Amino acid sequence: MHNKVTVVGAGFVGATTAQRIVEKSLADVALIDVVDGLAAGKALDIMESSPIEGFTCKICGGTDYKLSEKSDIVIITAGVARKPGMSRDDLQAINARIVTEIVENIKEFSPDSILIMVTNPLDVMSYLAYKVSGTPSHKVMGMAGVLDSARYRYFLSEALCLAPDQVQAMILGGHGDTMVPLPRFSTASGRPILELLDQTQIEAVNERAKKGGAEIVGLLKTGSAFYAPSSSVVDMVKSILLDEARVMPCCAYLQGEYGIDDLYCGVPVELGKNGIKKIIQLDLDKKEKEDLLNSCSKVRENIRKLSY
Ligand code: TXD
Repeated sequence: MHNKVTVVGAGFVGATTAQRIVEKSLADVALIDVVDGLAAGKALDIMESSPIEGFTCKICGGTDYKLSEKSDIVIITAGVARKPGMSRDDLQAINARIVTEIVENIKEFSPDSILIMVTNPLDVMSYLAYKVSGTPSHKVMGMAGVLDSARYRYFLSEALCLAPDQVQAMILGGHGDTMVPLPRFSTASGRPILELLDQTQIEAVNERAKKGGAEIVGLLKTGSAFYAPSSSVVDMVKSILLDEARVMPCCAYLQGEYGIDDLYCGVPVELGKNGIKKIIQLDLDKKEKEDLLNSCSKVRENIRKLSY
């Protein structure tokens, strides 16, 4: 029997995530969206590619949460984008209402599933999903670090003229302007980045990675990135479903790790079949630690604005 993943939100990130999951034969997918016909139409369209792409996993789509019954993993990508005149706080309040309603529906049909949040503001929505669901924290996480780090790895590989998969690198902290690239923990073909690039080059790559999301928004004009975000969440799904226990930067609930308590933010975790097996505590230096705490304090300010 196939594993089952529900993707809520059949927009750019959600539909591409569903497509990647079945094309990689990882699981059957239930795709859910509030807009009538959207998830059903996209699910049918993807299924019609199955004879050509050669996958046997199935996607069904609709508005009814019954479709999501007994999912192993639920990915939440639903939300609204910021519109002109809407503040970040307005956006947070609207998406918080949407996420709360979705989590309540999910709990009814898949009480034991692992939850992966994608909706922005990511760290705040992950915290909210944890509090509303009552699910143990090792089964509620957010996707941002894999994406931010993939961007960082790609930009480093360009600077070094190397294949992207030769670069290992990590970005921690909140998913926003204060995220923390860690060049000291980054390598290319096994060699430390700090030996391969000078400080000015590293600074330039750090800055580009931190603004990676905005760069895409600027080019697209409407909408935001979805190819790399969907790849990133599917990589987390793979590590969970295949119990690979790979270490990836994910938005996780901290209870004292890195000196931070009762907060969701990006840290390296080991991801396996029960979700987060372990939070890895890197030996950060003074500046790295300060940057991480600064990033977390921004997340905490926004969490304080939540009512749940
Ligand atoms: O790194 C990351 N975490 C991110 C996050 C990377 C990229 C995108 N990031 C965020 O994901 C983005 O800021 C948004 O908050 C979400 C989804 O982005 P996407 O680009 O897929 O947005 P769309 O295309 O607008 O899709 C959102 C869908 C749309 O089809 C709505 O109809 C649906 O969400 N929606 C709902 N579905 C179910 N239930 C409810 N209530 C609902 N409300 C809206």
